[in-house]
Amino acid sequence: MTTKLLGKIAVLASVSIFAFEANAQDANKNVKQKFTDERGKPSLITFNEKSTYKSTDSQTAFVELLGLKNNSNFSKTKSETDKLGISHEKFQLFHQGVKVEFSTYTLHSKSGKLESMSGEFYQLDNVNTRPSLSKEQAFNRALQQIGASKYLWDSPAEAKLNDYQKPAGELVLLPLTDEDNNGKKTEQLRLAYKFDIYATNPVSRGDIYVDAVTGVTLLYNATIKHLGEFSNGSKPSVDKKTGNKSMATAFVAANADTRYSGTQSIQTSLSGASYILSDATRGSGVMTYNMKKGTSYTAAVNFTDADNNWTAAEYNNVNKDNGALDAHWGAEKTYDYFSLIHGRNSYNNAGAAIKSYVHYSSAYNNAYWNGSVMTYGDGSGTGGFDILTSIDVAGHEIGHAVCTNTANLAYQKESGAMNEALSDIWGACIEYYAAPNKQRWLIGEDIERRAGHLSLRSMSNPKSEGQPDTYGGANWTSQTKCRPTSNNDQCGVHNNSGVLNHWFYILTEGKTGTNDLGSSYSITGIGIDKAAKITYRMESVYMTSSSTYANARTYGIQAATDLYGAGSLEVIATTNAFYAVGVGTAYVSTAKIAVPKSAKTATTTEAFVLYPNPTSEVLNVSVKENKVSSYKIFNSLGFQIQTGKTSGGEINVSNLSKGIYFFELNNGQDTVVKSFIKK
Ligand SMILES: [Ca+2]
Ligand SMILES: [Ca+2]
Ligand SMILES: [Ca+2]
Ligand SMILES: [Ca+2]
Ligand SMILES: [Zn+2]
Repeated sequence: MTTKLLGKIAVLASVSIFAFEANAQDANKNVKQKFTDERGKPSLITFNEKSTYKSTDSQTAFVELLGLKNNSNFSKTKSETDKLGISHEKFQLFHQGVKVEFSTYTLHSKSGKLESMSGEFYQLDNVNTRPSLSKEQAFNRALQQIGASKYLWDSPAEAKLNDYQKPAGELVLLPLTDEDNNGKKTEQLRLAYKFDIYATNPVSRGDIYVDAVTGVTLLYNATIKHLGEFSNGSKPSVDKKTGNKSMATAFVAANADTRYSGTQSIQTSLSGASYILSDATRGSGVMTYNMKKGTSYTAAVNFTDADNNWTAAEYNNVNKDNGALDAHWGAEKTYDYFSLIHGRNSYNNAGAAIKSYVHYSSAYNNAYWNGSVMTYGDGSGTGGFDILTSIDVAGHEIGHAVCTNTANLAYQKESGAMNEALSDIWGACIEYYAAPNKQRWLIGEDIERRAGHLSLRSMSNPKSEGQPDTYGGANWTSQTKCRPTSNNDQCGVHNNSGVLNHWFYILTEGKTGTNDLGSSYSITGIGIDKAAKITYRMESVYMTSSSTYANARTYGIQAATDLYGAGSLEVIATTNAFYAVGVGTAYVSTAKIAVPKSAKTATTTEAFVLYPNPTSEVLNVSVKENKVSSYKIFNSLGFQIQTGKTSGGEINVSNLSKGIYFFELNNGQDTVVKSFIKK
């Protein structure tokens, strides 16, 4: 069982170990470490101090390190410099002029010198770039697939307000990854038309990819997401009233009796004779509007108050109007959190206004970011949700907008699960930042009204809401042969998010235990601020659209290394928190790997000593106090290939093929992992 589960993980060794393999494998003298993903392509390459690559050598690096050929090219899409003074230039891959979807690579430079590069690369040969279908034919197929009765482009004013246009369609090469029965990742690239389709009845928005040769729908990458798998919103009714929002003239601080978080301070504006929920002090503004149970954004009006004291007596009514105060305050705090903690200016890092639309439709059990604005339903109450404006939900949904503008994780399978988890993580962080006494490890506890649930999800105990806390463990949605659809929650994105959620919880709080794979761990937490900084860097600097859990581990460790240094407590905690949730091996210190051949003492202060290392025939194991222990040997892909007891003191490894292995020893109390090399 363990073998099978672990086999699904392409375990990437921790930073300290792969230093060997990188030197052995890569002839390029500039390379310090090279990590390869499940497809055998480099996901992260770091350069040594003597490296001659400059920040301007991007094209040389692509050719020399990725093997980029003449038929493909990387084109720059974005350039940002972070707080550490490291600049990140992001490139998009094209093949014979056709964009390769989700294939981006980022070069990280400091003081004009290339430090590292990371991303998702595809080597393309003999790939068809000539469509059989016309754009129009593909568009009609897409509409058939969506099957809505109304689209946003049918209402030009609504489309304009939401910054949306009827899609022209784009020809792309779409990578589709799957797993075979042995857990090995497979890939295919298909020529497809991509359309961004916003339907209004019923509501949906996402990128739909139609095979340009067969006309089959290959992928639906949702922009409008559900808060959970649970959803029973009623059909929207059409509201024809037109709104007349007046221009704000002056802004002021106000008291607001929120529905879920007590009395809070918000920013409003004086507009004519009354105050409105319009904050001009943050970025390009934070505005909150009233849809009055309709579905028209242009018909939305302002919430108004005469004396700028927004009291419970006035707004805690049957309409749940006080929920609007939570939405407004939540958006303000979300802006502040990203600005003050991460130096990010709104979700797009360019000060975009955050607009929230409250009272969408009738008894609607969802809240979502639609690509431009926030939309909140009132919820159906008992059996569903209360109005969905709690601060963790606001942070979660606006967190999706941050993801779109950074890692842009595709909303399916593992990348989709991590997209969901990152939103839960930001929801928890923002809630803790704004209201530290709330239950930060529960998501949606304020709005939950379903029987048998305390919240939508629990990050401290994912299993309590039916989620997995271990990769491949109990409750995990299998990714093998899974074809993402809305019926299977895109292969369990709201379910498998439990693993990264729990990783963040463990990294913050620390935990001692044994996971579903039988791995024991004991981790000292580093606190939510450091955990959040590592996570934000993992998401904003390193992850790409098709990142997997194995990639997240590599990138999380690299982010911790950038921030706190190699071998730091933060790097150790990050690595071991991934190990605790079943992703990769435990941290191995480089200092412990080099055991001299002369080390023959049977008693040692270390948990155990392995020698000789490297070895070709036998491995001697000296265990502390000569305690008989059980051991497991894993190969570099995480497959368990040998088990036994240390009683003989000598283990025959002559059958193993050459390479790096992990030796896990359990003395009945602790589990310690070390690596060794088979010559
Ligand atoms: Ca008032
Ligand atoms: Ca919460
Ligand atoms: Ca309940
Ligand atoms: Ca990958
Ligand atoms: Zn979500």
